[in-house]
Amino acid sequence: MPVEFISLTFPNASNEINPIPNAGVDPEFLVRYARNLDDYAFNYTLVPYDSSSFDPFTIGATIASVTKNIKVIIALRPNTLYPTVAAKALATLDQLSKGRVVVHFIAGGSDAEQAKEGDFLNKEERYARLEEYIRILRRAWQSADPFDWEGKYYRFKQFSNRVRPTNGTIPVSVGGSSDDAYRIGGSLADIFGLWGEPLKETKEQIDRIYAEAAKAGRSESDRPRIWVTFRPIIAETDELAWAKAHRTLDALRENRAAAQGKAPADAPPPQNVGSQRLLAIAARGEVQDRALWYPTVTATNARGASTALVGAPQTIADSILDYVDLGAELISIRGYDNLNDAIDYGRYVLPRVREALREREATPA
Ligand SMILES: Cc1cc2nc3c(=O)[nH]c(=O)nc-3n(CC(O)[C@H](O)[C@H](O)COP(=O)(O)O)c2cc1C
Repeated sequence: MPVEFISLTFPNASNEINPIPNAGVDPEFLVRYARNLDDYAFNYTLVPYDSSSFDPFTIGATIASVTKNIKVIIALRPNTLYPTVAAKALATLDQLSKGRVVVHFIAGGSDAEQAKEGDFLNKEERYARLEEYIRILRRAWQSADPFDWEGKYYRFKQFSNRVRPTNGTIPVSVGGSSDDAYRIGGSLADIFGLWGEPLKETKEQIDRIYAEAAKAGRSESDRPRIWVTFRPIIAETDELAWAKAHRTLDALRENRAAAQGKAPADAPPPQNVGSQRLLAIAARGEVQDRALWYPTVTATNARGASTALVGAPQTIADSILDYVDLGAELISIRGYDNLNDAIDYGRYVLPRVREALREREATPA
């Protein structure tokens, strides 16, 4: 089974350990970071979306223009762009990059965050709108003829698109852990993104996604490829990695308290199911399975992907292989010291995982 690696894009050197207040785009950093990912053979980089942050399309276009192989995953919230405009913007970038674009859809996990950009639908409706949006984009990419649309959320007449994706279409990814996420992603997505949960819970989520795919009439070969996300903390030995993990945790706690003027415990619980699940698992204990570490989840109130994997490169590689055995094909790893961690993973983790997979293939079962 092919396994591919994803990283996250950062437009400047600011990170959770050493935040740079109000940092703007640092073009030199962005180019250096992107080229390192490409040189160390990461397969994708996710350009995230946040209501207060940089535009993923221009960041993604810059990355594509200075790299050769890495694919750019554009995070997109349907409320921010009319679907026909999004279809052309993604296809334009796909042509510019010679077919290296993926789109990662975000229904929106927080009412308050959505309201900041004028979106007042509830979460159930946001997922219903996402379903319509995905259908429009696919139609726009594939239809040679002008078409009308009469949906619940969108209505237009005679839209005709001359900007076609290089390979016919653009892979669609959906992330989340709610019933609606499983249903929309399972029935429509090419890729389904999950955060790092223990093996048992990850298996349960994969089963839910596959069940939704089957319900939608998709065959085993056509169901979504599974993406799981971790924040590895690596050092030469397991012991050194654990010491580093505790230093990382201290910095996370201090920076969060300084930024918010209050303790993490005071923060309201997140609305999205993915974060709620991470916090519930964190309450059960610090370490799950081989090396999955949860205090980083609690320290950040599960803001985004926050589960760490702690250990020497071999421990991290073995942990990743555990998820490959469950059926994960896309492994997202990003650290806390973003550029240096990406280089460390590229040197010590990616080759180990790939070598183990090559050996497995060479060994008859
Ligand atoms: C791998 C992955 C990446 C994500 N990237 C983003 C992002 O860039 N911006 C964002 O607002 N939400 C992001 N999300 C969150 C959501 O896609 C989703 O809207 C939210 O978690 C709703 O979640 P729920 O279905 O779990 O309740 C991401 C989720 C996953 C699993």
